[in-house]
Amino acid sequence: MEAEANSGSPEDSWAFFQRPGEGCRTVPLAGHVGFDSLPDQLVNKSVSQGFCFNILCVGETGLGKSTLMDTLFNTKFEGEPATHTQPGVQLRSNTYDLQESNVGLKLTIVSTVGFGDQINKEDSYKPIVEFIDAQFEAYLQEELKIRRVLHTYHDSRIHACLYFIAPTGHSLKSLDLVTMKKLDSKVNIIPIIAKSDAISKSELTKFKIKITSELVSNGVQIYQFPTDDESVAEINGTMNAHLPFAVIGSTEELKIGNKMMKARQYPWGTVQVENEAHCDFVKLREMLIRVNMEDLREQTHSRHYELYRRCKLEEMGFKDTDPDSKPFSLQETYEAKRNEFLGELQKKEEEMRQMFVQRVKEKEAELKEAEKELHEKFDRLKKLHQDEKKKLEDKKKSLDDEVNAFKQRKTAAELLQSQGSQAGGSQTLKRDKEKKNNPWLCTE
Ligand SMILES: Nc1nc2c(ncn2[C@@H]2O[C@H](COP(=O)(O)OP(=O)(O)O)[C@@H](O)[C@H]2O)c(=O)[nH]1
Ligand SMILES: [Mg+2]
Repeated sequence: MEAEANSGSPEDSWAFFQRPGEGCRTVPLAGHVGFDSLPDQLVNKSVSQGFCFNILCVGETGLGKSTLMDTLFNTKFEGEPATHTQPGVQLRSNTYDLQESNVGLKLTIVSTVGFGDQINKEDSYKPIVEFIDAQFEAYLQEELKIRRVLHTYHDSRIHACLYFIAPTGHSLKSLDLVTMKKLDSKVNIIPIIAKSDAISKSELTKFKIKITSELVSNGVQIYQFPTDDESVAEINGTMNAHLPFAVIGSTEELKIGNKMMKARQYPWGTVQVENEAHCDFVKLREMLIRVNMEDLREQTHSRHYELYRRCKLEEMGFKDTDPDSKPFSLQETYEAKRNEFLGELQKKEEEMRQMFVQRVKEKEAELKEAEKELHEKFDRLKKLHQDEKKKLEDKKKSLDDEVNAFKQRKTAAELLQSQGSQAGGSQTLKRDKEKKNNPWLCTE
């Protein structure tokens, strides 16, 4: 066979490297090769790795979310019943390891707590949307890592959202419509009528029709069981027509006939959970777990996560095509973003430099002004000081002159006195005469 592929013309050899469907030759095999075991290899690998499935239950407190999960998985998941006194909506997440035959399932059940319990329910959908986005974001971050370990990564993305509708028999509440509308592009919504034993058979038919028409008229996209795989197309097609499923939950086992069955007993009779004439529980279990679990996982990855990833990367500036619709590689986008970033950085740097120079100039001018003022003050003070000094010097000089004059007179007086004492009393008359002329003269 190999010889056949290689012995052809050069065009044939070229065709050998072309992709399947692009002129690739189909060649018969002469004997068993063994690659028909690939599906088995895949199954073995998947079984050894185990599976994970994440369910989100959205619905008002007390609508039977926890009970339905226990009933679906035939076990008792621990958990305290929520109260009606929550100030806001929260999400409670629990992960369990389940085993059936040799297949392991890591099951995460996320349930709303406090949904529908507040007077103002305007923002009730927000924590749910944020939770779903947070799981997508965590996966995206793992994907973007250089060393990613997606095969061991615990994928917490929500695969199915069971939306619990109260069995009012009227129509959907606006809270339900708003919440489903906000979630429908992020998660596979499977609407279910909870506690459907509270509604009569004829009411239920009308209620289902009403709900479906309201969902359609409000453009809410709910999950449709896939009909493209012919092995399940028929059952899925039939089940799509039964949506929303009317379910009943119970973990209580009652003896009916000679069999133990999950049922709810009332004074007027018993309702059997797994009886298709009583409710759609079996249909839900069949569709959710036994037929479409893999499709729900697939849709989550290829539709909802893909949308989140695309929006997120576009938000970050990544694009597949340039403005002229030419393909744009990640490398080019990265380079363009990097250059844009560097350009902005440079512009910011330049702005900061300019601002710094301006500030320095302003400060310099301020300092110069202050210096000038100081000089002027100094000059004023100096002049004042000089004037003062001159005044004091003048005063000193006049005082010195006075002292000198005084000294001269004193000397003259002393001289006179000494002459007087020598001349005796004969001089007294003369002295009196002199005294009259000069009062400064001392007589003693
Ligand atoms: N009538 C009826 N009661 C139910 C059904 N499922 C659960 N319940 C009861 O409703 C109450 C609240 O159920 P629970 O599962 O704790 O509700 P959650 O708050 O939504 O988790 C419990 O007393 C359950 O026994 C049902 O299908 N029909
Ligand atoms: Mg609960």
